[in-house]
Amino acid sequence: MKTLEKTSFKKAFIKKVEEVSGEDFSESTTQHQYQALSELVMEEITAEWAANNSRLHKMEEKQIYFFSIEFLIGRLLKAYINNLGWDGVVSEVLCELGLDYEAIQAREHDPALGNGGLGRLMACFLDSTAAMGFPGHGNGIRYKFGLFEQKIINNEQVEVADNWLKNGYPFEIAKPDKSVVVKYKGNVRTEMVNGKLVFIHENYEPVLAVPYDVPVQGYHNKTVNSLRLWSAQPVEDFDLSTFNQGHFLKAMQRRSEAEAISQILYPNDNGFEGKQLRLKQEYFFVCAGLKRIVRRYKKFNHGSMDGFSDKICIHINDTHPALCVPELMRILIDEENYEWDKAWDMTVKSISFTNHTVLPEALEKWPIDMVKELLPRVYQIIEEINRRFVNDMNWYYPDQEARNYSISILKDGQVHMAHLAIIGSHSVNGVAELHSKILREETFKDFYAVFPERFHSVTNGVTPRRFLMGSNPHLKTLLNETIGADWTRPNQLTSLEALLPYASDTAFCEKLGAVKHRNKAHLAEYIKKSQGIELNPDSIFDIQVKRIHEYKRQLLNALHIMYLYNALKADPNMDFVPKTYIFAGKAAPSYYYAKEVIRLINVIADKVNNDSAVSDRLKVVFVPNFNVSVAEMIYPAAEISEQISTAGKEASGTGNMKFMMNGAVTLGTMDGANVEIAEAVGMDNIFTFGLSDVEVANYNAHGGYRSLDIYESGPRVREVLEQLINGFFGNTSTFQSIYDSLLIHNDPYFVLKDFASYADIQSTSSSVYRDQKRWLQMSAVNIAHSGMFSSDRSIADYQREIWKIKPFIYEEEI
Ligand code: 26W
Repeated sequence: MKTLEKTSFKKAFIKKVEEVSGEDFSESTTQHQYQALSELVMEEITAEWAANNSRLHKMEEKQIYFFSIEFLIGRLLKAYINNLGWDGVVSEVLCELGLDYEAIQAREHDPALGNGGLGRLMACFLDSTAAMGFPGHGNGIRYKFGLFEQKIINNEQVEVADNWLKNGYPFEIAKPDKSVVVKYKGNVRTEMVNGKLVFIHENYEPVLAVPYDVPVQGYHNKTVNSLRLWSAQPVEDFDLSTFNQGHFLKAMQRRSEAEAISQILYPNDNGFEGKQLRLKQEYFFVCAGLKRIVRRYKKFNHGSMDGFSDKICIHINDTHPALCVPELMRILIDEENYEWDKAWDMTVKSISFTNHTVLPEALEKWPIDMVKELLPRVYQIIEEINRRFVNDMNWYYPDQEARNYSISILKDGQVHMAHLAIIGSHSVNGVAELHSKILREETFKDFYAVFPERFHSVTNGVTPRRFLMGSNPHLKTLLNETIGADWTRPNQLTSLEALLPYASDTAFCEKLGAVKHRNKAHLAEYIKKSQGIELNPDSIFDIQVKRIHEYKRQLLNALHIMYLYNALKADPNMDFVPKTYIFAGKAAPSYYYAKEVIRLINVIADKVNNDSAVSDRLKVVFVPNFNVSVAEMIYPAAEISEQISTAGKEASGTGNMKFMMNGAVTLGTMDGANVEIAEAVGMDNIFTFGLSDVEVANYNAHGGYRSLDIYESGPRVREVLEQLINGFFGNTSTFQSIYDSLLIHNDPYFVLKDFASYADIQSTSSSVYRDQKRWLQMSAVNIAHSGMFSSDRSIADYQREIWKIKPFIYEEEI
């Protein structure tokens, strides 16, 4: 990698700004400066990209392809600059020119091509794969509109369309010459050709898939991988024959039907909605992605698909790309003339599958009639996969009729996508130890009985390059000064353990405290500017940011704030460590209950912040429009990381890891990766509370628990619950549906059941905070043990356990 020379960079930058603006440099706007910097970065990266692509074409190494319906990549300009090792020179030059680097970065529209955890995990994995210098690529959809922008108006969530491409996107390259046709609907005709039955898909509706490639630059190395996002277009720009017959509207309708496929990201996470357009999206990127991969492989292998599964891994991110299974079979059988058994063997060997949720309402099941109509040939193949599978099972386990039925792909008139994914791949994994255990013992227990060797566990991770080095530069500097820079190398984050001896070093802890204070002040400044709310950076910053969902229990946090408020009002002299509660997160637009929780938090914030009797000690903020950029500002400022899901429901969580890396202490249930965080830091350095997953399951096995018992048990909780409906927030602000869910519908997420234990641990955490020395020690221990939560470690686990490729060994490349 070339090092960037300051004077020549300065010259090139000024020249580029003048080129993009057509004006003298002194007249340029931040937008021009952003465009110019982006172009210079792309010029540098694309040169290496070409070299990487030719390396890839030689197929010397096994290639990984991540198929995912979401890639939540975040802003890329700064990430590219840091990965290229340009950060020092760029900041210096911009500073000398009197320009504001942060303002330039902020011109980039944060691409919101994902909902939350699942999409962000893919972005971290792409970053780690490139950092570790091996070929791994993303394959997804180039949505014209990403996840909605969230505004809070009159305390409620209002959704605004996210037109992220309106000013163009400098980090993609359109490759229209690599477009492919995706076929929907029509019918399948069979014919005998040379004694062989062939299947002909006819009368279909074609849609053009146009690829746009985004480079994925490795960290201080020469690797540049690709994220390929597909955009849908009509095959002919205009349906001329229809048009010429005078059917203008019909021609236009065909056009918009094609474009609709990549028009918008579905804003639901963890809730399945059986819409035909969604199924079209799923087949769209699966079909287009596999076509190009197959074409590339055959070109390398002299026109043959033999050996495909030795060179290519297709990794499917949850079940949304599960159609990879029948589609790869279709290609191998209909187009490449393989026999069924050989094709099946190649398919299963190529594909591996990660599950990301155990919530039953999120499991994808498509009506058979819909799949049959939309994808007639693919459906035939699914039917044949299922027929053979059920036959095999009945042969091997003749006395297990019920189980054999329970695991079939086709039942109750539906295609069970998770079953298709497990049957069609050689590996299925959960994303944290506890989650993988629940998959084996509950969700997929009948599959585990049949295919125990297929089950794996790979704990999620997050990229320290974005979520520590990039977003918390002062902490990075402090760590480097204290223990050196080994930890910044790819897959070396466990070197942070060298920090452990400093956890009891007063001088270090004071510096750590100063960094945290500075980050808190920075966040406070942003909130003051954007929301007009004044925060006290000396108060505890207690933060819960993530999608709003009942199982994540933002409600538990909100009810507890009401409880604290009541206590402070009742006893103004109460011994209380000042606290700032910060929330952020989006609710699915159709999820009424989650939107009510957002409204409740905002109503509480209004009440508390405007009550001068408490507002110097208690503050509540809901930061609107949580996205990757807002997240990057929030994590470094956090002291308490709220991870309070009902035990057994959160597959892993990855926000918990980002908080920990930035020195926040987790306050959470023993759920998802919290369990492993607790193991890593020890019980003295985490605040845990609440029912265990087993206790929750036991209650549920007996129809839940009786929530009225809690209501009846004490006046404090009762008061809070009554305030939801008694006009406490003003006569028009009542929360009947929340009240009913807790008391009438028996509190399915155990909010009240865990309330007392949550209130206790909140109070314990405040007591510990009074002892700043102890607190900072906990913070340091958390940072020191965050190494195993790097996505570099996750990728190394996948390499070893699942893709079976040479494990990564770090070698200096700079
Ligand atoms: C069909 C609708 C739908 C959409 C998205 C169903 C399910 C999803 C995702 C699988 C939900 C998701 O994002 N799961 C999260 O994945 C993260 C990465 O593994 C985990 O850290 C989170 O715990 C999990 O909720």
